[in-house]
Amino acid sequence: PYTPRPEDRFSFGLWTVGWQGVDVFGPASRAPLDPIEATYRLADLGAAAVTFHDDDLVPDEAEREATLERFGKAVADTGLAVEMVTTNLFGDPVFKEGALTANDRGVRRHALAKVLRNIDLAAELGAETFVLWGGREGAEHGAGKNVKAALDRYAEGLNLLCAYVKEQGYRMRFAIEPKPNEPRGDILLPTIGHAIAFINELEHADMVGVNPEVGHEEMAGLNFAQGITQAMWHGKLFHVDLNGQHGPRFDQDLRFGAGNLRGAFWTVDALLGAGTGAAYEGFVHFDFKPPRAEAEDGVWESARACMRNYLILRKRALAFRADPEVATALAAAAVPELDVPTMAQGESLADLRSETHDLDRLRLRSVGMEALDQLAMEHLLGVR
Ligand code: 3MF
Ligand code: MG
Ligand code: MG
Ligand code: MG
Repeated sequence: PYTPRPEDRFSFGLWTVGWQGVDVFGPASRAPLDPIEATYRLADLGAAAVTFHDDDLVPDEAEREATLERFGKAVADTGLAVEMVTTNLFGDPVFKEGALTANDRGVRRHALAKVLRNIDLAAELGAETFVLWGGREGAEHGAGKNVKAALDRYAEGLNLLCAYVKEQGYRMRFAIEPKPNEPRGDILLPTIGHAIAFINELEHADMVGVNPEVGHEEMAGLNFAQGITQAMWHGKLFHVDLNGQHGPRFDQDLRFGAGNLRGAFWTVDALLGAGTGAAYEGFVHFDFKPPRAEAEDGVWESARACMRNYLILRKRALAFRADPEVATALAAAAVPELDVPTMAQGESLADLRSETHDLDRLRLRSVGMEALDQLAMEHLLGVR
């Protein structure tokens, strides 16, 4: 029952399994992995799609044609989709002070050109989502970055990219990936909320949504399930990066389910539509890093486990929602009552203001949250 099927729509970034373990304190602990081999391997494990940064797939420009040909064959052989493409605007030191929001205008123009080129490749491969993670868009200092001007330039960049996609007639939407910090001390558009507010100022706001990542929100101490539910409420959850994180600390990129397990349970519940009544219909995309301590066997074990944990949690979340005792506990906690508008149709504020409430009863009322949450816990722990 926990074997991935194509209809589960699992997707992996080629940079995830391809991460060699380079970190701030040490060099690579694993040999390079050929992205095309990784594609075949992910298909064997049960993935339905892959995603990549331009530089993951084509690290060597001289080999571009040959690599794309081999990749095209891998995709055709395996039937995998290329559902999302993204541009690396953070690795090359040219982007050390920002890409689309660098103070240096030449860097901004180079960054835009790099994205445009990759959009053409994305369209050619049939990707319908283009992610933008601005890891270097930010600062460590105060006066060194004019935030207003940086947001103006960020918006200018997005406006140009949207106009280009429309002009080319590509079927493609953009998803901004928020992150609070790392590698920059303070990154622009640090959370889902900041990103959505920014998107609403764009010329083609309908073409731009978010790609939230579990670890990024949790690094800021935020609740991921609530964050993506709000994104869905705005119609902005275009894509998702699932992984694991242990609270506010460095970006861990654990396999999905590791770290905050309860958070993962509510994340799956939210994706299934518990919060908004409408399920997320996009690809279930994993953006994790096999721990640096693992050898190649651990790389594939962690990839397999991302999907397996998702399927286990999906089964648990569905069982929780289908449990008649849970329905009773939800009613006891007055959860369905929140769907009732606070004012009835045609009612006046005078009606509302003249009403009296038994405040002592309300102060002392039972809210039933612990009983409800314990049922969730027991479903999660597999004892119900
Ligand atoms: C960094 C990330 C990125 C983005 C990617 C866009 C390297 O914390 O999460 O992964 O996900 O650049 O998809
Ligand atoms: Mg990340
Ligand atoms: Mg992360
Ligand atoms: Mg990510």
